[in-house]
Amino acid sequence: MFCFQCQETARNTGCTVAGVCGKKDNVANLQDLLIYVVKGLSVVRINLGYSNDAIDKYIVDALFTTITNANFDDQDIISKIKEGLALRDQATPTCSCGCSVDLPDCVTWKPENDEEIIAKANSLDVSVQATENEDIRSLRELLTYGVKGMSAYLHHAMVLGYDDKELHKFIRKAMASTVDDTLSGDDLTAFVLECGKYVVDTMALLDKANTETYGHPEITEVEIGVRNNPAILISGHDLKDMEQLLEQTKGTGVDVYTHSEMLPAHYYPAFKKYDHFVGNYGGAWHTQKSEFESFNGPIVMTTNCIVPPAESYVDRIYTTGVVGYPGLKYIPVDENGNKDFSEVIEKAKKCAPPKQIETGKIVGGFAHNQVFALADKVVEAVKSGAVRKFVVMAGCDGRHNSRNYYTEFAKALPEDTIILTAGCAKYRYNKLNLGDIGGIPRVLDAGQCNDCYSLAVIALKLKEVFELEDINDLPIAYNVAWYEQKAVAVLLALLHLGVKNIYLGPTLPAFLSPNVANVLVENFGIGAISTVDEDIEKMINQ
Ligand code: SF4
Ligand code: SF3
Repeated sequence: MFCFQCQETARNTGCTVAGVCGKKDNVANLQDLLIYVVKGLSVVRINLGYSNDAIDKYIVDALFTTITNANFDDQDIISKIKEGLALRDQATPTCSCGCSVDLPDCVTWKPENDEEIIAKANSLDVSVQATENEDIRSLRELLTYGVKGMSAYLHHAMVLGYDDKELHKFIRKAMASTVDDTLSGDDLTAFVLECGKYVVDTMALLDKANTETYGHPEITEVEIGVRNNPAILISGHDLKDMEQLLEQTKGTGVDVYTHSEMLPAHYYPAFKKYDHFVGNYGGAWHTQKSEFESFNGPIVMTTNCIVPPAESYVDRIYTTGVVGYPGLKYIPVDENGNKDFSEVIEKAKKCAPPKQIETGKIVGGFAHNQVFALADKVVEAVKSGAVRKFVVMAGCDGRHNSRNYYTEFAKALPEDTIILTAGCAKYRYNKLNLGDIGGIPRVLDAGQCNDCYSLAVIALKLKEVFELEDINDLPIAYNVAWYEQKAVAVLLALLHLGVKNIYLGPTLPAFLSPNVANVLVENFGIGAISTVDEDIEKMINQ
């Protein structure tokens, strides 16, 4: 195996024996093959002009499946590979004139059995390392990871019935470009930057899907203690699963709590009507082992990030959607988009109530609509100098102790600054009680990582209000924490919006070759974080 798609990759170069995330060698290779199948399907659809919704849906699903901490199940991935090959072969015309000879191996390769699938997965053909030139490899992977993140967001929008053909078209074009040896580094760089535009469009679509379906997020205090009832914990990003679980648990005596990236569900008006929707339990994804143990009740993982489960709760953790882990129970979706959580509810009734691990409340719900409602107050605070700077600290959290930097950075920020956040990065500082500035909390949480879109909308609105030419003239600094591929997509979105001088940490991506990293540094001023003191000086005081 060779995988370097996330921030925790071994030695910041690549996981080669097993994933730091727990992904085994065979699963990593099968995921590479699944991506290879996606490339083949993309080439078929572009070169041969076939149009097929099932293929579009499949491509988005497969890309999301390979995101970090989503699917660890080799059998599930083999099934998806076979499904993709069947779709590819239906779409590929058979012709006796030999016109398919120029098609790449990802289109023409045909396995006879599972052994051949596994052998192909283990071969160099499908590996990241198949591309020898390190800059081309770097650009191909940067594009692939951006498209993976974009697909995750598109998947969520599609689940809610929102879709856009143009987004699928770009995904196909981008994936096909990664097997086109005629493309230069400049060509691929153009694709990477174009990806940012489509990520913005995808996040806008998802924002529309979420807000039209569940209302606009509003300021909300979320309980972090527990009640004395049996309960279900729901994690991940899928709001439709949230809705169905809340509906099905109504009147059962079973409470529902959110974990990690599901916290922002509390901010949506549609979910406030459930009085058994109690609060949020625990922190970001990487603290799940101890928290799932002490929660006592069943856990539903709707998307990433799942980590290999501990024995203490292996019999009460359920997966659904693209999530997979060998041996865990899976909740399927029916043809109408419905899921039956009755088994989880029955399981909850037999479990003890959650053990309290903290008390208090956290405040969030500062997506664009809510911030616009406070616009006068915010603009006045900036004009009067009460707010000197905003710092976007959105993104992901992770296991490494080096991420304490973000807690220390938040604590060290001068009191006339406000943190704008989204994604699970917030757990490094959202319980610090950093106070408020004239009633505006110093940590404004817009929601999940996809709600970085809200932060961009807010920035563009401020640019308009202050009549500025350039988004970079706003008093906003960017100190973004990344971990998985959705954060890569968000980064490309910010670049597309013209944001410069983004600080990225805790380390720069291993998949950026020195030359590709230079392009980002020279054209966009992207930089690595250093020490808290130095960074406060650079980002706030200069
Ligand atoms: Fe390693 Fe990250 Fe890939 Fe897991 S997802 S194998 S930790 S690089
Ligand atoms: Fe977190 Fe996995 Fe990225 Fe959605 S839950 S932000 S890491």
